[in-house]
Amino acid sequence: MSLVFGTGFRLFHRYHDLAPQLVPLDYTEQPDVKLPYELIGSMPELKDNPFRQRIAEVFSEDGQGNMTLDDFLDMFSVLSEMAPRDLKAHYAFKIYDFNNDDFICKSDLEKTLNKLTRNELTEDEVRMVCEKVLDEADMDNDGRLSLEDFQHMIVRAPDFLRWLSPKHYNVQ
Ligand SMILES: [Ca+2]
Ligand SMILES: [Ca+2]
Repeated sequence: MSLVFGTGFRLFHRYHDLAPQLVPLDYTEQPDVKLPYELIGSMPELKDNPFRQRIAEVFSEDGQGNMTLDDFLDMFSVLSEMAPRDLKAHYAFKIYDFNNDDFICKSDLEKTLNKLTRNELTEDEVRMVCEKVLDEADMDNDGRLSLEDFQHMIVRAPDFLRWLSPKHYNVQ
């Protein structure tokens, strides 16, 4: 990983500036530093994202949203507009799989929809949309979405990926 030029360099400085007292400027010794989720989640790219906590959890090695520099760089490479759609889809799937069992089940999907719609749907409406999504996307009829089901689904429903592209929700 080159931190000397380009995006990596800019991101390293963003990471450093979140907590200058914790993050050394010299990383040649691979310091054991993690920044707490509270700092990560308050960044402009994330603070308005309803999935910010899940995003941080999925990209953090500790699963709690506390990030090493590597976690941080990985997260921004996926949030980047340059990231391939398949890569975004792969991580979107992980983010929506709230209980980490490699499937998006009905309750994962309900949580996802509540967040996507910022809790503006009633319980009944969420249930209806859930059923419709499952009905259309669950190709093997096992009542849950595998990564493969999900990849088919997002071709028709790109809104499910929108939240991994900061420019679509960034209010700057
Ligand atoms: Ca799941
Ligand atoms: Ca399925």
